Amino acid sequence: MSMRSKIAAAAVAIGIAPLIVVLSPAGTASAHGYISSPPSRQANCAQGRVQNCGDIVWEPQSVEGPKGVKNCHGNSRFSVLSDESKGWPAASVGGTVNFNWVLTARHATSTWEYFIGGTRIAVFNDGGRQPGATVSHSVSLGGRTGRQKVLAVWNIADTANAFYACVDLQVGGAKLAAA
Ligand SMILES: [Cu+2]
Repeated sequence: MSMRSKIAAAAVAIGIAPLIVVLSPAGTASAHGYISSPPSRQANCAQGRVQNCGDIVWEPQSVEGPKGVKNCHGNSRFSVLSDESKGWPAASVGGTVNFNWVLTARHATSTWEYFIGGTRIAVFNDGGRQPGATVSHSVSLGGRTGRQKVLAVWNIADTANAFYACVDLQVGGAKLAAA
């Protein structure tokens, strides 16, 4: 290889590398959605209320996995979200909660589901429609009180996947001090 072609080859290599660096974060950051309030686990990580969460802080909207999973990370690589030893803060709420999603990609939607334990407490059927950039659901917690973990699932209409978000709640306000 001549000196000139070595330089040309090096220039091409240098030119491509920055393109990859620029494109891949933008590609992941543009996709999907998560619950912003009450703050989901990934929102608590992204907003710095929970530390040492790993890469999820950069893309709280990217907890994507196959439909039908029943854990907080949706079998994605963000397994920290299912780590019950992380000391997840619980938002104080009443018996009915408005869950607010931020969608960075408005995928055609089959259903939105909400679970506590193994029980589905709410489902909203969008019939394949494209949602807005934000979505809000009012969900009754069915008289449950105390600390509860809600698993919310956004089922995409035209792929095999869903997006997952767990929201930790303290239901029924502050505990009364013993008299
Ligand atoms: Cu997406």
